[in-house]
Amino acid sequence: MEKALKDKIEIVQGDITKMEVDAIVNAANTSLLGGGGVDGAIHRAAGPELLAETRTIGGCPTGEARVTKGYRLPARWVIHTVGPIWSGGYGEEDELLAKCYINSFKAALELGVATVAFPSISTGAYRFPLKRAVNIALRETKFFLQHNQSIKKVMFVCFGGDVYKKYQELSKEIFE
Ligand code: AR6
Repeated sequence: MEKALKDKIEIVQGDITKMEVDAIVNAANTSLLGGGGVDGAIHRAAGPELLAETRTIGGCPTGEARVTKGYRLPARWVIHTVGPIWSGGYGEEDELLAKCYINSFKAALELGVATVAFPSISTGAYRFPLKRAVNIALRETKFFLQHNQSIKKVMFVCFGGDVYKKYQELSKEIFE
C-alpha cells in the first residue's frame, strides 16, 4: 500500500512549463492576472490567451483554485491556486497552504486528469519557510492519494537545488 503510494509521486528539478502532464498547478496571486516567478513563466509559455481567460475569472481567494486551459503549454490544463503570504505563522498560513493542495487536487479530480505537476507553492516571493511548506505539500498529497485512485502521477517540479533536496529528504520520511 505505502509502496504503491510512493510510486505515484515523482520529484524532479526543472521548469514546470515544460512538463508533459495533463495539468500543471500555478502559484498565482489573487488577481490571477500574472506576476513573477512560476506565474510569469507559465503566462509567457502559455501565451496571451491565458491572460485573456484569467481576466474573465475575476480573481481567486487565497487557498482556493481556478482552472483554465493550457494554450501553448504541453499541459492541457492550468490549475491556478493562490498560496498564503508568510507573515510569521500567525495568519493561518499552514491551513491556507494545505487548502491550496486540497483544492488543486479537487480541481484535478473534476477535470478527470491522470497526471498533475505542482511547483513549490508560496516558497518564493511569498517567503513561506521551505521545510514547513514541503511538509504540508507532501502530507496533503499522501492523504489525497490514500483516498483517491484516479490520479496516477503527482510531480513536484523544483526549480532550485535546495528545494529539490528538501522534497527528496522529506518524501523519504513521509512516503517510506
Ligand atoms: N518552474 C517551476 N518552479 C518555478 C519556476 C518554474 N518555471 N519559476 C520559479 N519557480 P514563486 P510564490 C519556483 O515566487 O512564493 C508571483 O509573482 C520558485 O523558485 O513563483 O507562491 C505570483 O504572481 C519557488 O521555488 O511563487 C504571486 O504574486 C516556487 O516556484 C507570487 O509570485 C514558488 O515561487 C506568488 O509567490
